[in-house]
Amino acid sequence: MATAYIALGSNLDHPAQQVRSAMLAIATLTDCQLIKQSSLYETAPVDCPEHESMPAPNFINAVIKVTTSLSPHALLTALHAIEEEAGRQRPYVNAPRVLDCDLLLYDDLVINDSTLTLPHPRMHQRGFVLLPLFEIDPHASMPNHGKIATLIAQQSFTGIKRQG
Ligand code: PH2
Ligand code: MG
Ligand code: MG
Repeated sequence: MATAYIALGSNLDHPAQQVRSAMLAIATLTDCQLIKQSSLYETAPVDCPEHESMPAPNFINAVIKVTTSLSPHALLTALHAIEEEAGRQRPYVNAPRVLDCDLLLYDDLVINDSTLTLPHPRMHQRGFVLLPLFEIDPHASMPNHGKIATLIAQQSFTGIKRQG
């Protein structure tokens, strides 16, 4: 059985509900058990372009921990199916989305292929991932980048509010 961490994000069409139903959808996947879920965080958009002079809306983000007998690629495929089911569209890069499910870590695997990069290539720089991950696992670390706690201490993150 492997342990994996998944980041959830939404900034379209009732984001908090989208993230909560994604947690439920992942919890009910065959061969995948939900072990922990972070609080929901309201976060300012990072690297999201303005669109027709409108700034991107704030996100709701969270991180969950699962155990699974699915392979990393099978888990990724299942996450993509959950995004599709939620109505995910991709009109332009980092467009507002109903649901984004990113596989962050899968045990201590390092993978770089055409469909999957592990650890997630930008997670070490993103407060909206690191802070909820630290909440559910303060001792977590990532291959090549070390402890999550150290990564948080080395950076300053703004625009992140933990909700209930
Ligand atoms: N996801 C992105 C780009 N920027 N910003 C926030 N606050 N939250 C996200 O989930 C997010 C983002 C690409 O997936
Ligand atoms: Mg993402
Ligand atoms: Mg994604």
